[in-house]
Amino acid sequence: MTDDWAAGLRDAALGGDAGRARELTERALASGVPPEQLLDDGLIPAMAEAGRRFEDQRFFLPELMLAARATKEALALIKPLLVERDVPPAGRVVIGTVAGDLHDIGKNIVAAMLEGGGFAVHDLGIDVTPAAFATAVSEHDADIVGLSALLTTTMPAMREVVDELTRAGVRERVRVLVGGAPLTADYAAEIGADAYAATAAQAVSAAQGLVTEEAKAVEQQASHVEATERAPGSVPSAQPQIAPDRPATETDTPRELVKQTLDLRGPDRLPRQMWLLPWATKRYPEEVERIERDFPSDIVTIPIFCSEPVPGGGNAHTVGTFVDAWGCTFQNLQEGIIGQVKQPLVTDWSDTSHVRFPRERLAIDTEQVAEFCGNTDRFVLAGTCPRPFERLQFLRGPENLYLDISHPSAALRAFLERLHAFYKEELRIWAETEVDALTFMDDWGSQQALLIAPELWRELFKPLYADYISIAHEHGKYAFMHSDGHIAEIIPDLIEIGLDALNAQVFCMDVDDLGRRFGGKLTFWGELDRQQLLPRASTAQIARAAQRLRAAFHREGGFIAQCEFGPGALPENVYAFFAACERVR
Ligand code: B1M
Repeated sequence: MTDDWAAGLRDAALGGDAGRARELTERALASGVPPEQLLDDGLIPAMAEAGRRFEDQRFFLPELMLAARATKEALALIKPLLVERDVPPAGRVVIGTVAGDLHDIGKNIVAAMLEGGGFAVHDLGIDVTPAAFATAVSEHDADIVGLSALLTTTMPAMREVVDELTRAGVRERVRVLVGGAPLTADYAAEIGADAYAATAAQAVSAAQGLVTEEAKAVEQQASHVEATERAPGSVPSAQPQIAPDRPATETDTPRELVKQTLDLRGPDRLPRQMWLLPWATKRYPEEVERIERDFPSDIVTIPIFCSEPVPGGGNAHTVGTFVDAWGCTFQNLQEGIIGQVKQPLVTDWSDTSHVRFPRERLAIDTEQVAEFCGNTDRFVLAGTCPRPFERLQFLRGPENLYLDISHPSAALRAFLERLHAFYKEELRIWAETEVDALTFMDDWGSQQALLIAPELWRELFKPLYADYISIAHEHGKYAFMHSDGHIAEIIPDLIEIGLDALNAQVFCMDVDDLGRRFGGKLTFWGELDRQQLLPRASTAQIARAAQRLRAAFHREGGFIAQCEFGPGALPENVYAFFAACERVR
């Protein structure tokens, strides 16, 4: 037997060619190659290489997902034969996203990489209760239980799983592996987990370490160093240079203050804005009132004010089902935050005739808009927020979309054009009103990198945003954009196309570096970190973070004190942030 099949299978899996991976596997098996050799010499090295490429950003989510899908295709042929031949897996893993959390893109990748690494994986899905984890450990005779969490508010559910495993009497026989963007090795140790992994590739080596007792200690140490180095919310220990209190002159209106900031014309103070999720209003009504009274927002988003009723029943922020104006059905797990699409409307981009564009949103009541803008002295953002990438995800489901977008078909491109035409029409209508700025958004980053390759982003999405910004500027309006995750790579592009204000997770990038490179070139519209600082820091640390943000971004303007009061954030920290921003100069 030559090694040709091994190289071929590795290339096919790595290149995401599922058909070829299946065909080569069939041929190799037919010619007598043992299934375990296909795994060891073909699929395991392919997935390991895919993980390395993802970590050093030669692969992005679509490429990684394609590789995982091709590997799965080949594994489907190999797995039954391994069982028949009594070949034991590298280990048995039960994995899931913990209760209250629906983020599963990362968890699915970890599960696929573990499978590709020779583990037998039983995926319990999202919103998994501690009891369900404990039951599955017994049922599947698991060696490892893998827990994923992406929200600071759902991290405590990991401890509950560990406790439940103890209560159920299975803790001694199973190792607990945890991961997800807000986690650290210290937190893992604190809740009694056996290992922490920051990435999917690390999860595979951690799992290997866990099933080999002595490798475990080394793995934990490595993870600890990694986590300490990347702690996103760390703030400098030096004392901040906080200027003594001074009376705010307030000679200008909030609207004027924001404009001075955007134009770098030396505003009297930093403009501010709090984003409030219903989660916070429900839990902390008095604190919210106090923050709003002491630090009123200088920026406000106008309601949509349509003259025709916009379809789509229910409330996006309540538990259960919510259908939006496009007909996308969201399942929500938790009060006060949003849910996600479970049954995609689009199964094939060549048939989108049933997708309804909410044209009622174009019939805005211009008199009401004029009245609203005329009655406020705050800076007004338009009541619409195009999100082309996310709308595609809502219609098609996130994972399908990531796979589709790696090689966008003519039909997908044609639909994106229709979507873009609709958004442009909507923005033009708003641009004719008295609002001060147009807004748009799409989350483009994971914790460490862009979600798709920058070249693909530049080809498919940058031109859309360039059009939105042009519409704003042609009408004398400013352009504001929101995008979560690590997006440093595309900030120069956003500056090039003329974006005025960017709301981004600056703490998951490098605040000081962003300031050096981009300060004064566009306005940073926040944000104060919600993963580490708002839920966990002391008020003194918050004050230092405020100083750091201002030092990085303010140049006679160029920085807006913005933070979101959402899941996990402490009210005293939200208050401390605005109080500190009031004083820092
Ligand atoms: Co959400 N979201 N989201 N979101 N979202 C984050 C996580 C957030 C950090 C963004 C932000 O700060 N602005 C923030 C959390 C802040 C906090 O913790 N306090 C946040 C929020 C607030 C929310 C909502 C509350 C928003 C709202 O209601 N307004 C809501 C919550 C819903 C809920 O869970 N109940 C929400 C919803 C959503 C969408 C539905 C829109 C979508 C999820 C789609 C899905 O997963 N099916 C979404 C997305 C996409 C994100 C961001 C932008 C990207 C997450 C992602 O998919 N990354 C995220 C921003 C960010 O991460 N900075 C954000 C790609 C993926 C490959 O990476 O998941 O990190 P990741 O997985 C990595 C590693 O972490 C690791 O390996 C993976 C591969 O390397 N890993 C493990 C993960 N699990 C592991 C397990 C292991 C080992 C390693 O062992 C078992």
